[in-house]
Amino acid sequence: MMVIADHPITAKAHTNIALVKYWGKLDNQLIIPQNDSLSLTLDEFYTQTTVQFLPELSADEVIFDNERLSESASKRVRTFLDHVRQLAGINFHARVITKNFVPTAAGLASSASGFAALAGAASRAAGLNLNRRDLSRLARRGSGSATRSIFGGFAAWQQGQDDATSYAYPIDEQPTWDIAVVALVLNAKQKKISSRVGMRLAVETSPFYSAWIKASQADFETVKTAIQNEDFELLGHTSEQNAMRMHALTLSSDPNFTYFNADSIQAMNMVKELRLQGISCYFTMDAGPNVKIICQGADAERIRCYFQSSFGQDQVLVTRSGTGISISN
Ligand code: 2P0
Repeated sequence: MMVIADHPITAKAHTNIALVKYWGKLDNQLIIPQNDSLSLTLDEFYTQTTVQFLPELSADEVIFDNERLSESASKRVRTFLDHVRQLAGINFHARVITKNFVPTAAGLASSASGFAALAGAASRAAGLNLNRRDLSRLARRGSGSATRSIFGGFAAWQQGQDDATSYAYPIDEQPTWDIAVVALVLNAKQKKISSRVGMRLAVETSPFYSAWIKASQADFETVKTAIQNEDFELLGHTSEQNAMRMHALTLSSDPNFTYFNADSIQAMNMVKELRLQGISCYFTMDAGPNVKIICQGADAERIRCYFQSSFGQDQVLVTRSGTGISISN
C-alpha cells in the first residue's frame, strides 16, 4: 500500500549537457520528443529539492533559492505536483523547498536538474516507490531534458511513442575515460526565447526540420559507438556538428532567431584555434549564449586558462561526469 511520507524527502539531481540534442516535440502535453537524444550528466551543477505533502496546507508552497514563488512563477511546479498527486491518489498540498547549486549566478542552472530532483522527491514523498525508468518518465512530464538527469554519466532518452515508452536509460554511468566539460558563462542581455517556444517554432516553421531528424538519428548512433569505443575525436566532432545542426533550426525558423551572441562566436572560433594548436576539444551550445567545451581531463586546465584570459576568472568553470539522482529515505 502507498503511504505518504511522514517527514520531508530530499532529492539531489545533476544537470546534463546534451551531446545529441532534443529539439522538438511530437506531443506537447506528454513531452514526447521527435528524436532520441544523448547526454553527459555533470557533477558541478545540481539541484537539491525537499518535498513534503501536508494535510494542513491549503495550497502548494514553492520556495526557490530561499524565496517563495508567486502563483504564476510556480505554475509549472504545481502542475507537476498535480500529476504526482493523481498517480499516488492523494490530495494533500505540498511544501517544496528547492535550491540550485551552480558556482555563480551563471544561467547554467537548468530545468533538467530541477524537474529530475522534483520528480524524485515528490514521488517518494507521495508514497510512490518508482524505479529509475519510471522516475525518468515522470521527470519527462516536467521538462524533456530532465528525463536524462535521473542517470549519471552518459545517458540516452529514447524517443518512444507514448508515455510508457519514452524514457531514459544509462549508457555508461561511470565512464572510465576522463571526459571534462569547460563551461563558459557568457550571459545574454536580451530576453531569451525559451526552449519550449524555440523548439515549437522549429517543428512548425523550419524547412530543415525533417533533415534535422534524419541527421540527429545518425548522430545518436555515432555518439553511442564513440562511447563504446572510447573514441574521443568521434564523440567530440559528432557532438559539435549536432549542436550546430540544432542551431541551424533557430536560424531557419520563422520568425528566425539565434541563441548566439558575439562572445559565443568568439568562443567557438577560439575552440577551433585550440584544435589548430593540437588540443583536441569541441564546442556545444544549448538554448542560450553559453558555450560548453568538451575535452579530455588532461587538457582541461590548459583550456580553462586560455579562456580565462579572454572572458575572466569567474566566467570559466570546469566540470566532469556526475552521478545520477539520489533520494533520501
Ligand atoms: C537538450 N535542450 O537536449 C536540448 C538542447 C536545450 C538545447 O532540452 O519544453 O527545458 O521543458 O521539454 O528540456 C532544453 O529544453 O524543454 C533542452 P521542455 P527543455 O538538452
